[in-house]
Amino acid sequence: MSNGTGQSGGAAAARLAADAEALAAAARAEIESAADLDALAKVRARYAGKNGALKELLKGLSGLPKEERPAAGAGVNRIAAAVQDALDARRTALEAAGADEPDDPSFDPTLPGAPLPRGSRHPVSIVLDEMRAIFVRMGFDEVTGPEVEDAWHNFDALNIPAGHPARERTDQFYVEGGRLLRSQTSTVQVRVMETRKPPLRVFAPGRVYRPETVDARHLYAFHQVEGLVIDEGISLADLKACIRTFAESMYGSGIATRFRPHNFPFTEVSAELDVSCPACGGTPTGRCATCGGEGWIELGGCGMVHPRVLSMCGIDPERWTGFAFGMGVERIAMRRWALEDIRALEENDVRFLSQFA
Ligand code: 2U9
Repeated sequence: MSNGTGQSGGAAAARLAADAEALAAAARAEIESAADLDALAKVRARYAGKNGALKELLKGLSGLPKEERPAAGAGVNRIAAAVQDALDARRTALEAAGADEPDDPSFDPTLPGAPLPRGSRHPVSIVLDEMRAIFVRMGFDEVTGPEVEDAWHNFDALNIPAGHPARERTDQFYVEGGRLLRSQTSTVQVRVMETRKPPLRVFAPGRVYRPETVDARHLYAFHQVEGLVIDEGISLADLKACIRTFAESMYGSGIATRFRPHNFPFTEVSAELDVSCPACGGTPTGRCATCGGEGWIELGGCGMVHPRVLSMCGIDPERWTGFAFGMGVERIAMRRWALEDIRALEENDVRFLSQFA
């Protein structure tokens, strides 16, 4: 019977309320004493689970007079919510204390793990490492230097004076203070000459920057390997022997080298440097994808270090002579794998890169 207050008035309803209170007290005690998440999961199942004690209690509502059910039901629900809150709070506390997740019976620690995809070296790194190994074997020291340079190391010391077209604002990536992203790794050899005494035999691998319009054959950032040898009595014959040894190590002893006269500000004499096509052996039949039917491919440039460069870097050109060379790493990689578009080397598309595993 309703007492008109909205609270359960009948004896059955009062008993239900008392049972609910007792249940909540018991649940709270067990929740508080659950030592880990496993134990808490069991308490949760016993009280708040699908067939738990609270659900059981709700079934008792059907035995109440109809008008008492809503109020009694609300009371049981309130207690169920309080138990739920206590369960959640304990879970948070146990998790914060670093308790383990309850064991997942579907987890089998003896099964082999899912295979991780295996990475591969970048083709530019592969070529760079091969070049490194060859030059180290030939007695060269590897040297590195900053990518942001001053005009002295990038131009003046290399006999590229103020007003030279290579110094135009549109031909370089200038930054604040007249500094720039280096356009060649020769800056590193200049630094070596300034700080070390000859004899010198160094190679400088690294990234260089030039404002090129990017297309299938040009990037605005690419890699070079440059070399520098300075000693007493160094001649053009030493340069040619060095380049031949390098080319034979890189492409095999059947390779031929060719030097075409050229002009660089920092070398005198200067030459562009070709090797016979490693794909068609220099005797192209029809169209060779690697050399385009030329029989030769360009590897880089070289020359005898300009005496003015030596003296600007504090080395006496009367006593010392030297040679230098430069090669583009991406170009070498393109020929190695007959790549048609240099941009593939900087897009980092794993479908391309995974082929080099
Ligand atoms: C010093 C003096 C001279 C380095 C040289 C070249 C010729 C050359 C190009 C090859 C392809 C650049 O990557 S590329 O575009 N390089 O042709 N480089 S001689 O001469 C030096 C270096 C340092 C002190």
